[in-house]
Amino acid sequence: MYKYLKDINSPKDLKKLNVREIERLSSEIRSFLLENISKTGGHLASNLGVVELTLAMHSVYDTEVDKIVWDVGHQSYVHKLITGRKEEFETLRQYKGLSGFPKRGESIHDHFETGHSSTSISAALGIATARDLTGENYQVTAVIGDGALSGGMAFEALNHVGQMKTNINIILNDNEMSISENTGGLSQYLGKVRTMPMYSKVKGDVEALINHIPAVGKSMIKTAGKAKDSIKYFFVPGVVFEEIGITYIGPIDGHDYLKTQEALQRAKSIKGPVIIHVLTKKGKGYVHAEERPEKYHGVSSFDISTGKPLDSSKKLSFSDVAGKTLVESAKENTQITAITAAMPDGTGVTEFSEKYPERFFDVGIAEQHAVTLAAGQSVAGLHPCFAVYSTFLQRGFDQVLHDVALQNLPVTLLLDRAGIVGADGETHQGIYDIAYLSLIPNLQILSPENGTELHAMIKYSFEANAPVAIRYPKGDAWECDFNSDLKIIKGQSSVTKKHGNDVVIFAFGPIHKNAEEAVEKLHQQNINATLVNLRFAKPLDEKTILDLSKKASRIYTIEDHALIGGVGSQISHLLGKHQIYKPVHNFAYPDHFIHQGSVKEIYKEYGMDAEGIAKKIQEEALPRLRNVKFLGK
Ligand SMILES: Cc1ncc(C[n+]2csc(CCOP(=O)(O)OP(=O)(O)O)c2C)c(N)n1
Repeated sequence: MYKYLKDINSPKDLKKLNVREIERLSSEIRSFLLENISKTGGHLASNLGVVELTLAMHSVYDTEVDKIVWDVGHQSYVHKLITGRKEEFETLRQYKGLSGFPKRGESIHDHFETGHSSTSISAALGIATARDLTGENYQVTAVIGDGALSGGMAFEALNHVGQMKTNINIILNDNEMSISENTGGLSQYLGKVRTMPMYSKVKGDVEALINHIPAVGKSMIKTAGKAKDSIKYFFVPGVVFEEIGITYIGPIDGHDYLKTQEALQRAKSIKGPVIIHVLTKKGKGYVHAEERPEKYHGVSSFDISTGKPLDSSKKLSFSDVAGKTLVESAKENTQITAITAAMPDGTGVTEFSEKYPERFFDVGIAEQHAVTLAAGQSVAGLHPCFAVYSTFLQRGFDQVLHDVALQNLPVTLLLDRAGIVGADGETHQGIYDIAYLSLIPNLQILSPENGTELHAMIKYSFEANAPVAIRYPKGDAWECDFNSDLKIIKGQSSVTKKHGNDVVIFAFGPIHKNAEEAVEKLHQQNINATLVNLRFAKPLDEKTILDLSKKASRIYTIEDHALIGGVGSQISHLLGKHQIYKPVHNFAYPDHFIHQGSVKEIYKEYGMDAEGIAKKIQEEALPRLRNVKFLGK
């Protein structure tokens, strides 16, 4: 079926094709991506947009020696496809399958691992400076989208690139989209640049134009360098980059293979840093994705002909509950604002943005800025809610500590995708937030057992008069009663099962559900447990924890989080402090990065599903219980 693609096993095979054949290969690649991603799920629209660009890159660079750093890395599928990983595509983003992001262990053609945005220019500059110091000779290229360019790290890196003047190419893949529409002043600037003629043409023309200004023209060009510069401002696209010391080439039609190839060749021959501004269409070639690129940025399996998800049963997710609670609360409380760092859909705040546009802030991919923006709003009397994926708040650690918590500012941090995230894998697992947040004074950390609790916790955060972080996972929120009169009280847990004191289990967050199932299984085997829904990781409900731990023979904790720095380790510490010396087991992730796979698969692998929990407790508790009871008599 794939006449050209079937013979592409390495970038060298591309060299055998002429331009017409490359065009045909491009459409085959699009069909291949559609066919595969419609089954596995993945980042569809971004990859459909970079087909010709990636082929042009591989025609200019030899990635066995030349280095490419893909920003975010979600657009690297075409690169993977032509660097010998075609056969593995059906395992894309699956348990133990091909990663959806660049992975150095997967191929010699992957040079730097990414997943979080806006790192590519820094990494590429790092590689380029190392190359210069070691006297090697290869090309280094960062590929960054206009969305990722809105991240602070990208600005910091551009600033440094302008100073270093080393050979580095930056391909700016401008499709006018982040996940949703791109925002910000730079994005508006790029919008203007997009419609300008290509720079190399203009560069000569500017001089010709000035020459033709009657009387002043010639003398101006000779004497008035500054005037020439100011005229350049009007005519030269990308002048902002030129001013900071980076040669600008563009804008180039990124779907025109030859033009893109030519621009990349030229960039390669220029000494010093060069930015190549490439215009592409997100979702190119698939009508549904072209029309609604934000919906096809990241997809689960879908029907190609209709574009509809195969599982269309839309249940209420935790993100939906958070978003709806904000909308509901903002109606009565006009101080509430909602902030997102380029993820309004993912974090469920789109409805808020439509209902309260003046109180909604999409800051671009700028988590650090978002946190301090919230601090500023809070100090001035508002109650900001920053809805952010747990993994991306890692970027804002210092801002949470220094700008929010130090001043004890009422800010709500809604940590979506906390816990195992599934197919995105290592780079996106939200399993570190309890650790990096619980060491911060003043900050409270909560996690709901279900949707009803999330609703109540968000309401609680508006009354807490302190910074509050609420973590909840991706996926459906079972039991969600928006009319429930559940009241959350600071540092108070809830005992949810009271079969007996053989063991006590302290569960934090929705993983409580697994523990609950396990408790019932154990009960059938005459192991009688008490189960506690902690609600707070900070402040811990010390009294309940200590009282129940004293009574129980064995103590268990469970959380969808890394072991080190998690709730379990804090409870163990608390028990030690109070000289309760009993066997404790913490169900949590060990000290290594957790790979991709469905939540179910990962829970199973780490023994955190109901079966795993019950099995472990049964194995440990039964012999010991006999022993304890015997000794106790
Ligand atoms: C620090 C961080 N915040 C948020 C994200 C989520 N994210 C992944 S891709 C993306 C949009 C990237 O837009 P762009 O760079 O223009 O690439 P495109 O998909 O449009 O090609 C976002 C916000 C991320 N990966 N990293």
